[in-house]
Amino acid sequence: MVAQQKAGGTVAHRLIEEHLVTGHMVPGEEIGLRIDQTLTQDATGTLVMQELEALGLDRVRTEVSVQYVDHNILQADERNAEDHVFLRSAARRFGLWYSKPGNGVSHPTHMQHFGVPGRSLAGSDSHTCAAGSLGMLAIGVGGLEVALAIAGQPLYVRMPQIWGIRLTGALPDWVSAKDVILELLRRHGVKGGVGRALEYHGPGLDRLTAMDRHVIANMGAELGATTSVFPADDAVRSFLRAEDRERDFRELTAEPDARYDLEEEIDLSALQPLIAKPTSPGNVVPVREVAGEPVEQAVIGSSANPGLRDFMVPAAMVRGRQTAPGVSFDVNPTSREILQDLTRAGATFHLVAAGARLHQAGCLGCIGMGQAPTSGRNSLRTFPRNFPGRSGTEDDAVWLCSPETATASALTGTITDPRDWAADCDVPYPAVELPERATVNAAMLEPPLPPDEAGGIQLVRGPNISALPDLDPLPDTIDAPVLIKAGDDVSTDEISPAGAKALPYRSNVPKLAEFTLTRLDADYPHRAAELRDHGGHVIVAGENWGQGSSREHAAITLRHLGLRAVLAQSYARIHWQNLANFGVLPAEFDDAGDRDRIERGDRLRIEGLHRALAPDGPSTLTVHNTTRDETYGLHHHLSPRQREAILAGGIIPALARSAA
Ligand code: MIC
Repeated sequence: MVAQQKAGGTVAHRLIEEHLVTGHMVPGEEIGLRIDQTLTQDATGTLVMQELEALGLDRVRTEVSVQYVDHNILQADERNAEDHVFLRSAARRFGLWYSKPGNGVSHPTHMQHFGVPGRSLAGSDSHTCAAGSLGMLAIGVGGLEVALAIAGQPLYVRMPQIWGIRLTGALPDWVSAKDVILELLRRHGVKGGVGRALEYHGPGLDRLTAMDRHVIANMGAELGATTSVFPADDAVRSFLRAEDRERDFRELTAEPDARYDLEEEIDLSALQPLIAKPTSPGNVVPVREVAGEPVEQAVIGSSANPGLRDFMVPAAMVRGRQTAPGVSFDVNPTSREILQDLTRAGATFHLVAAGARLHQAGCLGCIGMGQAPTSGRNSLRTFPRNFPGRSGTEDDAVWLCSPETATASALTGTITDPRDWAADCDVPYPAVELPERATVNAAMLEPPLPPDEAGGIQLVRGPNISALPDLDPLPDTIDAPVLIKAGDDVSTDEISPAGAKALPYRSNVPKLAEFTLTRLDADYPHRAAELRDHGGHVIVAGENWGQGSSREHAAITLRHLGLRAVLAQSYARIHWQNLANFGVLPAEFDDAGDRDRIERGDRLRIEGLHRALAPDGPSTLTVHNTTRDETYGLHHHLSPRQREAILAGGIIPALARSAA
């Protein structure tokens, strides 16, 4: 990777410039961005809708805001269904579009119906960045920030470094878009994109369709990147034409003398099938290195491999064959439109005939809402994440790979490089022609109600929907024990688990809190609750604390259980912001070694918080370990806006305070 100076003129710069409302485009500085579109999904949206209520919003201020129902669509009891009803009533009340359950995963569905090159999009889902595939400025953030964007407020992020990724060559047969992003994860790991926006350019783009680009942009989230951006070129025009929306096309490319902050090159012709081993998207190796391992489940689909070709290629591979005995081959279609197109092309028949288990269009197994695998047995998935337990099975063994690798492995029953399967079976790489026109069908999208009708709508709140927690201001001194001492790269899936048991409580904070951090310490919720009214507690962590999802539940449930500060070596972008939004201080060690000197149960005393968080405060703090009589230095890099929020107990009390 080569560092350059005076970056500018890139697609990302142009998008940011067009949407900049506050701050300077200097990497690391907080900037405020005008947001044109928002997306919320059900698992994060129930809180967003309550936040809109708390903000006193009458009607959305964006060009387009869409509430999707895609995550919690298994209805094992009344809870998820009641959330759907609540969300629909809120969409009608506040003027959002409502995408019914079964219509599809937010990211590809948004791309199909609403994505417009040059527009900005904020979404309460970390994979919102997938819309960068259309030349959008698309950023995944916590729900409260989306609520504020819906209310017409700027979205605040730190200006990323623009990381130019030049693609050359063309993908060989049996290697596809997923292998491109896995290659970046192989090179840079799960922290490699932190503080950066990835911008893809170069001649290698020519043969990547908009949906291939979606696959690559989507998992920029796994690198920790702020966003991923592609130019809006002919591939985007063809995509919009197929969606009957060519009128929305606007060409957006980098200027001829564009300069990136950082540069890297990937020769697509040199790539091979790759796979991420359990339990991190960063554990990437060539498929051939692990070939022969037994496989019990293979799942294709999800927002991380949503394109029609991602199902058509597997359908061609399994045509006239049977998946191996003992293997469950699951198909997780991503949108109703894709399911229609697949069915029109006859591909659904070949998949089902070969033994595929066809699920409804939605996220489902991607977050353990069904399709949980057997303990310790290998499950290959085209999904974006394989953090421990995320599949719904505590000691799972989930691998991430391309549809080609997943399908070849489903056919053989062992992890198989699709090139080797093709050579053994003498199968040519299936040539998939995308239809000129998709079977566009917007009937499961309910448009916003006109303002005069919307005003009279009441929110329909089921008994499982709890009120937002009351948040008290930050005291000047924290004197509290360390309840958790964690290592590096702890994901929000470990902080606030997904899975079919926990997810139905996404709109019930006290109940969801009972699952908090139980993967690290089964007794944590109980121990924390006991201390909640006695000064709370502190968490100590390593690097990249809170990687992964945008779920603000990971911050709110911690706060509900009395957490006042996290002391870590570094943070993942969205979770760091979520902690501040809900009044938890995210501090960093001056000396990384100090983390090792602290043990679980030690009592820490941090004084002078009000001064350190004042707008012109010093940004440094000292923590006294009263159990060991040691002192460590801490710092934070919170903006004045975030400091004010933490002092008030969170953004909502801070807004209430300034309104008063
Ligand atoms: C994920 O992929 O982790 C999720 C589930 O889509 C989350 C959102 C959530 O937790 O509801 C995300 O990526 O933000």
